[in-house]
Amino acid sequence: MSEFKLTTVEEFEAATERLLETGAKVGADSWQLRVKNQTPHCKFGESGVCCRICSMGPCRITKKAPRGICGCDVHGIVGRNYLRFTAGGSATHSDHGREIAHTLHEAAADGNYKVKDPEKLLRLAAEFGVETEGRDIYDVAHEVAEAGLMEYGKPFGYQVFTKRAPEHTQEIWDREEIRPRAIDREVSCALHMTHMGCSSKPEALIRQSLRAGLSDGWGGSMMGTEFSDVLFGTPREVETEANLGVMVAENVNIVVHGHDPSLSEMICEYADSKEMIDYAKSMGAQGITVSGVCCTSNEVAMRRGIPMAGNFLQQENVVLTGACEAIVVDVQCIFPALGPLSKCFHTKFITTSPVAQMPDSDFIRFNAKTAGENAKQIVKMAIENFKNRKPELVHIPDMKQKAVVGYSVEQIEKKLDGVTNTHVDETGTMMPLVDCVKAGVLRGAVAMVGCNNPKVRPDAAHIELMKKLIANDIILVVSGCSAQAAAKAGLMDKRAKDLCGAGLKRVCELVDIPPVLHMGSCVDISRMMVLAARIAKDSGWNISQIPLVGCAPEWMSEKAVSIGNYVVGTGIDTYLGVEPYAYGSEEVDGLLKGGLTDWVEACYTVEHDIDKLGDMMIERIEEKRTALGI
Ligand code: XCC
Ligand code: SF4
Repeated sequence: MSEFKLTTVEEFEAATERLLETGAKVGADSWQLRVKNQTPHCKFGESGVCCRICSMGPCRITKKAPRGICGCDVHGIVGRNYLRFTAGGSATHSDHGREIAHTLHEAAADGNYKVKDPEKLLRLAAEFGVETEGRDIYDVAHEVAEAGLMEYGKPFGYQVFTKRAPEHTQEIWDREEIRPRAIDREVSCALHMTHMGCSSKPEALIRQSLRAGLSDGWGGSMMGTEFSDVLFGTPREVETEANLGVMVAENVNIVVHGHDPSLSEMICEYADSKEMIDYAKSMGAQGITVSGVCCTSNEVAMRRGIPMAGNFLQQENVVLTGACEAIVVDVQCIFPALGPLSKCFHTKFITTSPVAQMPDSDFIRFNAKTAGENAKQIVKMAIENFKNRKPELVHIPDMKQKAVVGYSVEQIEKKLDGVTNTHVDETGTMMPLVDCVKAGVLRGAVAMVGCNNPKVRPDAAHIELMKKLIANDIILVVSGCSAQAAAKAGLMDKRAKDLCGAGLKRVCELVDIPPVLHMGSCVDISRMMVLAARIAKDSGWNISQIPLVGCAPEWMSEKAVSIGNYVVGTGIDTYLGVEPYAYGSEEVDGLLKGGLTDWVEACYTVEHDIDKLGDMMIERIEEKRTALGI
């Protein structure tokens, strides 16, 4: 085995430079160029003080004009903008969850979609109060899917999954009136509250931001995760690879991008069939390589070991290799730039969802009933496009790392069971982990998530922070584009244990895990909530007492703010490397960065200096340890 060495951000950047040269040759635009055109950004927008929710405006708050035409002050405007931002994220994640519920509703023994994890389905049935005794598994699946769909619009009651949280957390949610009701209601309520002439009190707006966030994390996202596991299998440890070097010059390259695994699962299935491989060979290729970008990639990597070509800010690079026959997208985080960019190459840009329709793309409308045919058509299109490659433009950076992924809560438990066979029961236990934390072998954990953002040197914040934390015996659970940054660097190679402090290194060896655990896509941050709840229950600590913090150093999307709100709302301090559009109001900013602690025992910290951000997290973890007397 070759010697283990991390890939550096400088190496990533050199590869990108080389690809941009190809881009320049064909007259391609790039995000790097567009960032230049958009800089400096509008300060009113950035600080959150511009209101355009009625046509008397837009109103921008300045010293000279401290109130909008309706009389709203800066705190009301910033608070409303923050809540709307959250609602956008919550709606997006939750609608993804809803799509998966519909897919589950379509599942059939002889259909495109089957139940792959019946055990999980039965556990969910019990939570939703669905009868299982003596019933066909597909009848159960359909009723569970319906129960899940009801969570979106039920007139009374709260999100069922909130009962998974420890008592103490649930008490806080009830006390603060933020236990989420129907998901759609929380999103609608957010839009209602922010309509002209409704709420302008920061406390009310931020409280609803937490509740809308919680309806995502403990509602829509959690359903997205759980139902995906039922349909496609709960992730188990699996080997894969990451970075652009996973694309293979001799093969037909299909890149899946977006978030919903329903389509990409089907594409992987067909691309792997003898019929399609033979067809690819008949067209002069040696085979078919499916790789991924963003969270669709995380989904199929976690369940099938499909390699990860890259994360958010690498999506254009995939096309710039000149070796991408098709980039197939579903929803979210897809650059509209891929349309014009693909036209500079032979690449087919295939959109598939009515939710994400873009110019300059081939639209193949995908749905659960026709999934098989759709996937086959797409794979064929890619194969038939192989001959259109321009060989002089083909350059795939020779850069990839091995990664072990697939750390669902169930897999983590199983790993821990392997270490101590003392307290194993059927539901598993987090005790070995808690014991390591108590003993100080592990100082604590950081849940690192989120995107890339050109405001931060791409991937550098993720990777530098991870290196620093593991060297300090802090284990990482990661998801989304943060996970892909880790994998590309090599931090998910089990040999990365050598970069850890002595304590974490020992844990990695004993449990046989890498120091950075891939927990999945962004909806799978719900897995982290379940993990925190389990640790709290097993340790007897409140979630806010666990030496655990959240971190999104390069976040960019509305979804990320929704996530932030449910992570903080669950009692986990969260560290950001990019400011939310809220600093224009001292009151809103003060609430987010401190005041929230009085409500939910956690708040945000924002720091642009990444090294300092790391120090602050370590300090917070140590404070929590001291408070616990460990
Ligand atoms: Fe999108 Fe989920 Fe962000 Fe990556 S991390 S850029 S949201 S793909 Ni969620
Ligand atoms: Fe201006 Fe008020 Fe209308 Fe906003 S709601 S645009 S602050 S008048």
